[in-house]
Amino acid sequence: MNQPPLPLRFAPAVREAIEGGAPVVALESTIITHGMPWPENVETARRVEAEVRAAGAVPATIAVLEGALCIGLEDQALERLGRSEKTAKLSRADLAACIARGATGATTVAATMIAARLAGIRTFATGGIGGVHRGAEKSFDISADLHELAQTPVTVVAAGAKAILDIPKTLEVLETLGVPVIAFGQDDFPAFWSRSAGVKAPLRMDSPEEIARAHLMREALGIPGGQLVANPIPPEAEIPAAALAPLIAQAQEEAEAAGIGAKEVTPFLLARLFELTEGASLRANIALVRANARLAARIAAALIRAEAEIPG
Ligand code: PSU
Ligand code: MN
Repeated sequence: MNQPPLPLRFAPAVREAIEGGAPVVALESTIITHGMPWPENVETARRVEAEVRAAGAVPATIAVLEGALCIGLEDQALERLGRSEKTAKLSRADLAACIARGATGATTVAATMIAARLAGIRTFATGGIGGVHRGAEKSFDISADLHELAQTPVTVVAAGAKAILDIPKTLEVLETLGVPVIAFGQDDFPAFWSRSAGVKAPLRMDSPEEIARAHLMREALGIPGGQLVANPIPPEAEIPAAALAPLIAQAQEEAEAAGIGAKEVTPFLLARLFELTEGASLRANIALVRANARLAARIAAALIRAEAEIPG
């Protein structure tokens, strides 16, 4: 049976790093096209790449451009994606059709994990993963990101799940799916803009080395899937959960009243919160993604060191 060739297109620096066994961190592009307004989205994407480099790893921002699954984006491509207002949002379900048609789209956490695995990248930094939406018992809105974490072997660093989600239900689903959820440096699970969601994370780890060893052990045991590392937002950038709660409730009600569903829910809520907090949610979002990029770079390096220490 003939299959089409893998449609991967590597940026030269990323290819060199992967072939040379240097640490690489995957970055998603939906956060650029659907998570932040222009021009902050492009500025942030560049800063996040710079954070990864400063921490000694190579950044690989992932997107589909005219049918090519790009592993690492040129600066101009990043700018074009960030300026365009109608880029498709690609999750697991959308990836193959977009590539087969030669179309363009931004990858979510789920689709970026798939691309990272194909490219041989094991560490990925983002802002917040998708999860179980509030009211999911009626809407059935559960992000494909959770299922991806259960089957694709990538360690994803996020600032927890966005507080617009139902965090206890998100943790329940992750447990059901067998996804290790690791709070970094604290006991509590973080809530994106706030350092604590008011619930404990199932696991706590305090060093990149510990996280790397757990990643490799999962692989050795033949357990599919990745890990979620929940890195709390830096204290100086935090927005207290109590200040956000009424604004989240308002955005939620507006989404329901406007009949927003499926892929539009997350971008709608993020954009409304940006307005309702007069930009404060965006400033916090930028700070936490940068922090996640730094931690992911340390984990990527720790993975390589941990492997080198394995005898045989
Ligand atoms: N985190 C952010 N901003 C975002 C997202 C995450 O700070 O825009 C995106 C990610 O790409 C994530 C997606 O995978 O939202 C989840 O969308 P959904 O709930 O439709 O699966
Ligand atoms: Mn959804």
